[in-house]
Amino acid sequence: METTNQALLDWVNSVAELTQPDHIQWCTGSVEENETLNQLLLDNGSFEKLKEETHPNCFLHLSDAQDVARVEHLTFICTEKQEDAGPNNHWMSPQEAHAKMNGLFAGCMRGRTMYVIPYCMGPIDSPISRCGVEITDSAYVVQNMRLMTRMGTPALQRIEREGQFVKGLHSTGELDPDRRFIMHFPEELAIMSYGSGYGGNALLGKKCHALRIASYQAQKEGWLAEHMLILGVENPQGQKHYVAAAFPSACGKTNLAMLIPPEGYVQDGWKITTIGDDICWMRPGEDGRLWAINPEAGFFGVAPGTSEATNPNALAMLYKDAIFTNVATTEDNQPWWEGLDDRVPVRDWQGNAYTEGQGAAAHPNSRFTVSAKRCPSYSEEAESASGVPISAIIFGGRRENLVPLVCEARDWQHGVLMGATVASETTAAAAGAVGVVRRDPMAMKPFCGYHFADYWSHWLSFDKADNKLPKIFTVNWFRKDQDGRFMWPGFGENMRVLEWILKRCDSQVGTTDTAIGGLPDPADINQQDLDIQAEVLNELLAVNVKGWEQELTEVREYLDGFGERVPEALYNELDKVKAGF
Ligand code: GTP
Ligand code: SPV
Ligand code: MN
Repeated sequence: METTNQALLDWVNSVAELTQPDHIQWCTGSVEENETLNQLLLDNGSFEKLKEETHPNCFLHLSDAQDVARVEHLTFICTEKQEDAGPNNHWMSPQEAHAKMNGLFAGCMRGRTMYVIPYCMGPIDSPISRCGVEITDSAYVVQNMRLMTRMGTPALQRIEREGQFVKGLHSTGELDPDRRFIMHFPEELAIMSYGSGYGGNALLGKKCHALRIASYQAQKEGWLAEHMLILGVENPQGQKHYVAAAFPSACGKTNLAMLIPPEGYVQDGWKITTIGDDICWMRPGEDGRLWAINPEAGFFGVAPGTSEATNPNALAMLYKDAIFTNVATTEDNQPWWEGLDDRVPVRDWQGNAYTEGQGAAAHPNSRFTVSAKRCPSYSEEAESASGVPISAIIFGGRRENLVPLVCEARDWQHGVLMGATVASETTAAAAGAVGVVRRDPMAMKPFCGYHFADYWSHWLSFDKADNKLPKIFTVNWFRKDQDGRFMWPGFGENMRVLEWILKRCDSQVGTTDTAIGGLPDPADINQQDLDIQAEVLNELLAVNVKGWEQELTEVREYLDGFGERVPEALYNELDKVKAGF
């Protein structure tokens, strides 16, 4: 018997009965298991070895050309009552969804092995962590879950101690987009995903569990499950602050989380450490502060744009023990993507011969999977059972116009309005059009497992007398000039904005108070060795009144779309902003 937990055993048996696998393999997380599965993936062509001399133990996986990103239109929240899922989600009744999924899963693992992966989201000994079990017929998924979560025997032992786990059932099926669904049953703490092998559709611990299911649990239990990076900043005086930042998919979380400060900062003794790059679970501690953990143990990061200049920490961790999905390869079989360097690859992400000028060689949503321990800036505190106390929360997005480089909320309530009304240009992380501005509240549009209006109320509910809440800010690294060039240099230079944010947390600088919030005096942004013209910085920190009036009209219409559940406080805040012009 593989487990003493009867509920788990019963579930695994019932899934086996439904899906009819040839073999069942309980994953332990052992070294031998890892090696055996890598070999199996090499033998069946799912993995290709990359150049051993430069990239030891690194593998290339090319996905089906129709399966390259999350599919929001095929992702459903299946609550008993439709209104609980909210206008922000696609909904299907649990009965209908179960019937549909049982039909798809029936017999789907014939001739395949069914892997049972116990995993823990968060440090094994943390009270904030939660466990799950993913059943999958994809060895590629197992190998990704091995890097992304704490999986295997220690997780199973915790499940046996606690008796609680999220049930995730996954099959790659036929990879037919017409037979692809990602279903969530928050009331049953269950997930069923069929027909995709890619990223958040298939690695069920990530977006499905740690955000959609967890956000639902968090609302019931008084905590927050967010699409946020977590980083630590140490100043030259040795004081440490922790910052959590929510940006939509492919809008800069991994890059900010691993930022290397500009040379002058390093010399002065500033240091950035990485706790997490995508997901943050946080709850008020006894001291009233918000304490956060990263539920993940690895990074599933965007490859394009990653280079020695933009994100050297990421590059450093990708030379060993990494999986590359849908990248291109060079003549000598090294992984390559747009923005890496000026070599020309010879094969594109579909395995076809590539010659210069043929367009993107790597898929724009090509990704690397790597253990967080490989990251040079990874912090020991990511393993802390109590988590880290958050001093500032940042909301951001990709806006070529209007939204300033940085802006501070007047208070928590105003900050919640800011987060609730962030908009961003869509990216290749999800199937569909790229570059279309849409509202993406708290970067959770694709990931909130319940009604957004209830979610905003939940955020507002943290504003209690005993809580010492973080300050809230918005940032925008993506303003463009008339020639379409980024106005702000971004990447490591974002340190300058972080420094200002932390100085605000310590009340060391003031703000210029405007209708939209507190803006920095440009002189308070450290410009030493910064290559930017004064007019450009002024423009990045200016308020375009006409543009904001239009924005506020759209914001009000957006909130109205969520009906009567929208908390009155958000409308009050909106009125305050409007009255401020
Ligand atoms: P997900 O993993 O999808 O949640 O994405 P993410 O939020 O972690 O985004 P990531 O850091 O991977 O960045 C996505 C893309 O934006 C990459 O191509 C980066 O090179 C680019 N990017 C990140 N930070 C900046 C920045 O400060 N300025 C500019 N111009 N581009 C940036
Ligand atoms: C995102 O899209 O926000 C990601 C990638 O982090 S995925 O795991 O596919 O959701
Ligand atoms: Mn993400």
